[in-house]
Amino acid sequence: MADYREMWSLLDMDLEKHDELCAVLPEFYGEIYMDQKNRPEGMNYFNMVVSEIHGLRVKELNDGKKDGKKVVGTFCVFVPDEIITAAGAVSVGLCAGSDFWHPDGEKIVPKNTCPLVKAAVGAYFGKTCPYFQSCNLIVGETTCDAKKKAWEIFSKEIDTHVMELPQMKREKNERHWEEEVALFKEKIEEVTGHTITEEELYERIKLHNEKRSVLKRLYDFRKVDNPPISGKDVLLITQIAFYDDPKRFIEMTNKLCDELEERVKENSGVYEKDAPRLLITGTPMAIPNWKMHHIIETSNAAVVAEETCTGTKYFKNLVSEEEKDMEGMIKNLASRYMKTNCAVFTPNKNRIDDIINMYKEYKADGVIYYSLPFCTCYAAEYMSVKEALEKEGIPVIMIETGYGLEDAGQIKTRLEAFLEML
Ligand code: BJ8
Repeated sequence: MADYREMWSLLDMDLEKHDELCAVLPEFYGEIYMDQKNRPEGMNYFNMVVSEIHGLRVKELNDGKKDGKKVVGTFCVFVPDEIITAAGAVSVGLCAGSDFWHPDGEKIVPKNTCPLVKAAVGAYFGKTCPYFQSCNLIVGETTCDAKKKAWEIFSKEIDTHVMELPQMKREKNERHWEEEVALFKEKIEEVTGHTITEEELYERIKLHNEKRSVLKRLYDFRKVDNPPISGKDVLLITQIAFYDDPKRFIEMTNKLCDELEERVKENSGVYEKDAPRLLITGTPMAIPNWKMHHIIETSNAAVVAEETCTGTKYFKNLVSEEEKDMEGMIKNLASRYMKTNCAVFTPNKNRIDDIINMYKEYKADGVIYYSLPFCTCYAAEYMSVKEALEKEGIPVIMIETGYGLEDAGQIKTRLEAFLEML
């Protein structure tokens, strides 16, 4: 990797602490990713992105800032990227997936806060993440309690906009969300100093739909009997989608998909024959949280899909391209995003339908209900999901685990017992 110390220092980062992070990541990634058998060539681009994770892309963001481009950090798939990019700003997903950031996070939020929020707070206040340090604005949402309180903490240090996400999906809640999307557009225009035109927004709606479509193309390859790509690799690609340049991401993912198409024709897969196929549902897995996938795929099983925000929730449903006027487009954006079935909603029956449909579509043999500790909404929703899956005769197991590897052996044992039952 090139030397980015000057850039990091200009970003006011804690260089010494950041060096510790940079020292462990390559080995960690190498162990988890580089030993996989028969990996597609197209993964080389994504390997490069990871090796440059705090370098090249951060440099691009900061070069853009010199030309007046703003950087907007987000934490939830409810925040419409289309509006950010239509104003000429760059959107970066800031959820953090390593316990490296927990000690700094625990200085500010209670120890028993969900690992994702604790890591994000630690990454920002410990000054060890160049993405946080590059942001002009961060955007929060009223989803879970941990996040809501985190925005108050962030807002003391950085311009923070909070979108008020309703907790139900009635007609009046839909209208309210439309207003929130319109307010968000105003905020982005204020921060960028740019009034978004109808043409700009329409172009970006098409671009982000294209990004969703390429991800759908990628995930569809996992439905075949002998998947040509591992779940671990697809998870990585989806995590990268949150901060890579959208046009380049579309191009490189399409290129990989062309290769996967050939592999399917040649029946060239990555798993052992008859490896049990698992669907994961639950809380998001922010980069570099690859723990669950790694445990599963080193236990001779395959992860064939994720009903999570770092899975299908990120790209499911396109924004309608029918309307080209501002009001119509805002309505269409709001309506697409409101279709996301997050556990913060009540009731949330559509999520259960999604899980059952995906189980069938991806020809899964069992479901892993994954939850980060202290995530009450996802943990509590397990009861209704379990009941519904059992009615359908779908085997399910809940695994609640954080970012640390101390419980990996125990999880493997439980998983192996589950796999034997399938
Ligand atoms: S749409 S899942 S990205 S809110 S894991 S911080 S819920 S305590 S991340 Fe999420 Fe948006 Fe919903 Fe998706 Fe809270 Fe739970 Fe932590 Fe979570």
